[in-house]
Amino acid sequence: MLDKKILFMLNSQINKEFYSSYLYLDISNYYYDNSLDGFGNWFAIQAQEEYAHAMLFLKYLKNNGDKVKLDAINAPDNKFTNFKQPLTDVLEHEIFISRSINDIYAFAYEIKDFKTMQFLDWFVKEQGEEEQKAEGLCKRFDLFGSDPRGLYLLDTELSSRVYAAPSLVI
Ligand code: OFO
Repeated sequence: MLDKKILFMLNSQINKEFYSSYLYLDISNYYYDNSLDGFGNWFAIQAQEEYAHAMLFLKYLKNNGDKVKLDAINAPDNKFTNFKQPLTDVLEHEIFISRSINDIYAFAYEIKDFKTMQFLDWFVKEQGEEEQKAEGLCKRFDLFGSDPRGLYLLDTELSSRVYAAPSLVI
C-alpha cells in the first residue's frame, strides 16, 4: 500500500484528470457550436486522452491495494469570447497540471517511493508534450487564425486527429 500523503495526492490527480477531460469536452462543444468541427474533433480526442489518464491513476491505486475516492468534478465555467481564448486557457491548464504532477513526483522522491516515481515518469514526459502541443496551437492560431482561409485550413488539419490509447500499460 502507498504512503498516505502520496495516496491523497494521486487520488486528487484522478479528479484533476477527469476535470481536464470535462474542460476539453466543453471546449470541443464550443468549437462545434461555432462550426469549427476540426477544432471540435481535436478537443473531443483530447478529452478522451484525459479520461484515459484518470483511469491510469485509478488503476495504479488499485494495483497497490489502495481505495479510490471519487470526488465531484467541477463544471467548466468558460464563457469564451473569441476562438483563441480556449487555446490560451488550455496552455495555462496544462502548465497547472504539469506542476501538480511535479509536486507528486517531488514528494515521492522525498520519501523514496521509487515505484511511484517510475509510474509518474510517463506523465512527466506526456505533460511536456501536451504543453508543447498547446503552445503550438496558440502560435499557429496567431499566424493563421485571423484569416478566414487560414482558419479553414487549420480547422481541416485538426479534423484528421484520431484517438490513440496511451502508450503506458500498467
Ligand atoms: Fe492528463 O494530460 Fe495533460 O492534462
